[in-house]
Amino acid sequence: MVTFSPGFRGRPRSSDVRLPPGQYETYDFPVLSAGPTPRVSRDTWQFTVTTEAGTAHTWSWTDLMALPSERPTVDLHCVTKWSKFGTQWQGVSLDLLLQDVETSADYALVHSYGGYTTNLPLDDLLDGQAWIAYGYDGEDVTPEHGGPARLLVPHLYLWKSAKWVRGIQLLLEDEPGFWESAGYHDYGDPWREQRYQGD
Ligand SMILES: Nc1nc2c(c(=O)[nH]1)N[C@H]1C(S)=C(S)[C@@H](COP(=O)(O)O)O[C@H]1N2
Ligand SMILES: [Mo]
Repeated sequence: MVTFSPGFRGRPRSSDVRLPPGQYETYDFPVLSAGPTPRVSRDTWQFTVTTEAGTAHTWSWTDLMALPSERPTVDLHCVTKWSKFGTQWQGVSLDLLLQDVETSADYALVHSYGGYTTNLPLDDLLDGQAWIAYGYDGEDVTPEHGGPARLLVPHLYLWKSAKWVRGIQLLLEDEPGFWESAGYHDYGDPWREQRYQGD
């Protein structure tokens, strides 16, 4: 007898249902970076959440490692049209990192080492939808893919998953990040094919 685990390919049409409009499936893991790969040491790495009131909450690498982690398996969708199914990560849920942060903010601007930024509604970082990921496929996340740690927010196009994440700025007003200022969609839902402003 042959059995398939849920979501595994082999179920009829499963890959059609998993593929957002305009995307194709890829099996390798392309690297897309707008600039050089910053080399960030775990000794000096920090992750800082800043509220609209200016309060900063900072975690060192040791602090991050001391927190309980999750192992999400997720599909990735890049706006350049590749999708990669069933990627396996390890990281700390943003629900945990934000649970003691007092804020009235509705928006988040994510900052990376190297200067990259991207914006999203704060709600999209909560309810089990986003992680600070430091493991990929059973190994450390490589520098090219955002190590030591990257944001992982797989329900939006992958440009929202900031590599080399350094902090999250909580804001009362939406503020566009790097690609959003260059004409990409403010929200970026792959299922609604929100690639560019006006989509
Ligand atoms: N800091 C930073 N994060 C980034 C980027 C970047 O250039 N710098 N590129 C984004 C884009 S456009 C994509 S598609 C994904 C690519 O992630 P990957 O290189 O691990 O495939 O990272 C996103 N995060
Ligand atoms: Mo991208």
